[in-house]
Amino acid sequence: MGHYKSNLRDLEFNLFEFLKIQKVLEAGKFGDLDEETARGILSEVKALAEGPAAEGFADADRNPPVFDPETHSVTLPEPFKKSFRAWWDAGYWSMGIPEEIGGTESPRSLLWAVNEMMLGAQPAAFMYAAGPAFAGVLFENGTDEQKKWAATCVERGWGATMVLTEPDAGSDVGAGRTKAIKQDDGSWHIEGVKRFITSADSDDLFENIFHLVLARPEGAGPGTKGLSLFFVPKTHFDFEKNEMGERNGVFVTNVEHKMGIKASATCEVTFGGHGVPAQGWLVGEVHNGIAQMFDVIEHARMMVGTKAIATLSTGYLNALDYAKERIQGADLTQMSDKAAPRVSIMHHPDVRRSLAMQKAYSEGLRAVYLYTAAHQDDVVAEQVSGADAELAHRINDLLLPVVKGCGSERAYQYLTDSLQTFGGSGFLQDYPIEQYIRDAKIDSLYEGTTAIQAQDFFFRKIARDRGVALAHVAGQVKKFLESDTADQRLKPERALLATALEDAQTMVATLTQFLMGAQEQPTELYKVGLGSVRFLESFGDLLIGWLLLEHAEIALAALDANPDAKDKAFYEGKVAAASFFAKNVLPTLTTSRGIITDVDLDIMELDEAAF
Ligand code: ST9
Ligand code: FAD
Repeated sequence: MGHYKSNLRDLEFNLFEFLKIQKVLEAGKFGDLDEETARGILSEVKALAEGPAAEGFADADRNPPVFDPETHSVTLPEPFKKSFRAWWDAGYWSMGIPEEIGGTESPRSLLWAVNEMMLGAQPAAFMYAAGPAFAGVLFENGTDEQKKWAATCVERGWGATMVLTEPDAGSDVGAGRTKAIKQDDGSWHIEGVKRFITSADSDDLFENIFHLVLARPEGAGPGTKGLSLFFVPKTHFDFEKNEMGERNGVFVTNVEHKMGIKASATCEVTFGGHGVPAQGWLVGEVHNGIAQMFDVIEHARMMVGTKAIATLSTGYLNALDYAKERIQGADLTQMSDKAAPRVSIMHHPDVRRSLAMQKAYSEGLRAVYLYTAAHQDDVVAEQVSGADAELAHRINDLLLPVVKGCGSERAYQYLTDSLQTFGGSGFLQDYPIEQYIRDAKIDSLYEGTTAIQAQDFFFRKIARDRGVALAHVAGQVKKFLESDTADQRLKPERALLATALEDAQTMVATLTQFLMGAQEQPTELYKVGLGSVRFLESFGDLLIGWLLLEHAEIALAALDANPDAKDKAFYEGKVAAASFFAKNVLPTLTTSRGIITDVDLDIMELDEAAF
């Protein structure tokens, strides 16, 4: 048994008992894909993720990629490459990319359930396999000719990168200085140094790599709107003759030494600095780079949040197994009897408290990302929340920073609880948790830090959207609260959810007031900045509390129908997690509401020297 423990039962519960995607499958929207096939895919992926795809996980951490500055190349550890190939050869990368370039249609919720398992087992391998998904973005945004290139990228199995960051342009992508110079033949020469580029070289995994690069055409304006998107292959390719050509002038010039996710090569990439021009082609022949790049970023933010959540889930399940086996101390009720039998640590209230929190966040965050994914398909969204296509798109936009921001912050926070469950052993490399924590820390940093997610959430996804998507989601929570058929056994938890909804709504109203107030007094905006991460996390907790209670209601009905012993335990666990979360987390929203309401500018006015 490898390090990775999946939670297939909970994935199936979400897909078939809560979201009920089988109804959409039966209607034929996704061709021949039916419930049985979907379940078959999930169990195959479970076997792959827990088996061959997870091998090499610790080895690649201890023996990370090696950079050769002479050849500008990266060597990856052999066991990791084997795991990558196990995943790649299974072909799941084809799910969700356009059919025209070799993709297979499937509901996004099923796709992300599949992805969760691989992201928990071997996240770096999943990232190296981004080529087909990035080719999908090239296909959607490219000219007719570039659409054919996209098909070739998939057919020949090329790797891909997203290239935004520079030493002085991280969160502030618009500060990028990499230049694009137009050539007479219509192509462009890219000049500059990019930093922190994932998978920019990958040993012999791929015949070629295509970089999707943001650069500023000479004479273009400042900021993100002056950036354009370029297709820059590592090695030239004659798309007419289907032949590899000369090496292009884009070279990896360093690989970073990192805290975690070491198998994933994080590269400095120099364009046009080695006597060979870095030739690129403008995507879609339009100067709309940041919007096009956001098509990539949206996939990547969903990926990062799901990766974090997947890691928390396997961290929790590893901790749970340990807690059932580790014998230490006597039951608390027998603490004064020194001869009392020793018990497993699972008996100790504090261990149970910690495990319950890990379970509630793992399952609650899974529910959040799958609910989000459900809004990435019009027909599934219509069924799940009654949203039409346009609204579904806005709801997905609203929820992405929650998946990414809350997923990554809570995963890191509660993985330390998973480690704590192991006592001192958790600190050792004998167990995977310390690596999980190091590997998961990146999730709150890349693809936009949590501060950036929180600003995106409030300014763009709520204020600029005029609260439309937010009102729909809040309406769904209300509908649940007001349902005539509500299970009375969850009455106290519903009351807690009702208060949490009111708290979250007050937080939005308060932040909106600050925003309006900024028209008169610009420093009012600092109050939004001071409260935005707290608000994002509170909203995430509200969603988790709500979805867990929706799940609990289904579970109670299933329990009434006398399920078998295994299902009985599963459903009882669903009810318990929902109730625990409602009682232990939802009340904290009232405190957050108070803190946001009373926020002042003291720390903004404080002299730097006083920090
Ligand atoms: C990185 C990569 O960190 C790390 C991991 C790599 C993994 C690679 C593998 C991934 C695999 C994925 C596979 C998935 C598989 C799935 C299969 C499916 C088929 N939404 O607010 P403004 C646009 S990479 C959409 O004025 P500023 C919009 O066009 C580095 N669009 O921003 C807007 O114009 P308008 C990641 C958005 O002040 C324009 O931007 N780096 C959104 O100019 C300007 O907007 C970062 O993420 C949005 N949410 O710039 C940078 N927001 O308003 C983080 C903006 O007219 N920094 N646009 O519509 C930010 O995000 C900043 O807020 C900023 C600010 C750069 C946007
Ligand atoms: P900074 O932007 O300097 O941020 C520093 C701190 O200031 C953070 O806490 C941040 O939240 C805060 N801050 C900054 N601006 C604001 C603001 N306006 N409001 C509030 N707080 C703010 N990039 C790519 O283009 N492609 C990749 O493939 C890629 N892969 C990566 C892989 C790894 C392992 C790493 C570490 C990074 C990767 N990145 C990649 C870059 C990554 O996206 C950036 O590191 C990230 O966007 C943050 O930028 P920064 O590191 O410059 O931090």
